[in-house]
Amino acid sequence: MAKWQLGDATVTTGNPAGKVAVATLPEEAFWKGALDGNVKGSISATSGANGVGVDYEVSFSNLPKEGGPFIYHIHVTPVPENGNCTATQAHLDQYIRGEDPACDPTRPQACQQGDLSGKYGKISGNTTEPFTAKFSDPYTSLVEGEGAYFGNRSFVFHFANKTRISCANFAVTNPGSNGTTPTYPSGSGGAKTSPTPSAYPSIPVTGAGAALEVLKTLAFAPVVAGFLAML
Ligand SMILES: [Cu+2]
Repeated sequence: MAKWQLGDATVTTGNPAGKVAVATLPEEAFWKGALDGNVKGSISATSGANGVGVDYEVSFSNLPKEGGPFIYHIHVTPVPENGNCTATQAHLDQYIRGEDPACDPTRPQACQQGDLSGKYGKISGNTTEPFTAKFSDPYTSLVEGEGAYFGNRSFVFHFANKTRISCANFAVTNPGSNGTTPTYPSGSGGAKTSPTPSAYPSIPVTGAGAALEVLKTLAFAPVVAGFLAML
């Protein structure tokens, strides 16, 4: 199959504000060689500013002592129930660019979309842990149904020689659904939250000292509420 068959990757747009996809490596490694426990870490991704591209935050620790630099990619299919990382198939590569030649980070649009470490940096074997990175990738998508969408896919963490160490599925949190932090209108005069009495911790009253603490707390509470209202 010809390389770069479908040209450079295009920039994704319309990524839903507040949509988040997170994939966290499991307790057990897929690779059965000698490890002092599995690599720990996750990839967290959210829609880019104005819906353009996707912003990533990655963190990895407990890296193997040998076999770096380590690489990680978005793979096409999810990890099955049995945890088999081989079943995730190849990298997200909507444009059928293929593996060779290696991704040139100065031309990320010409890399496989899923080749995150190729585009934004491999993980050196002697890196200070945790290894963390933040980057914006214009070529992946959080718009369900698009080829560049990865919310229903997985990522694989590899040794430098591409051996698969561990893998995890992305799980998507849509804006406003359970589990997200509710957002409030910004700017002054908006519907700011004001703590209600029920929001204060209840204090067990066990004696005179405790009763005094309750009084102090009650006296202090309106001050806190007033302060919060000014934020
Ligand atoms: Cu991979």
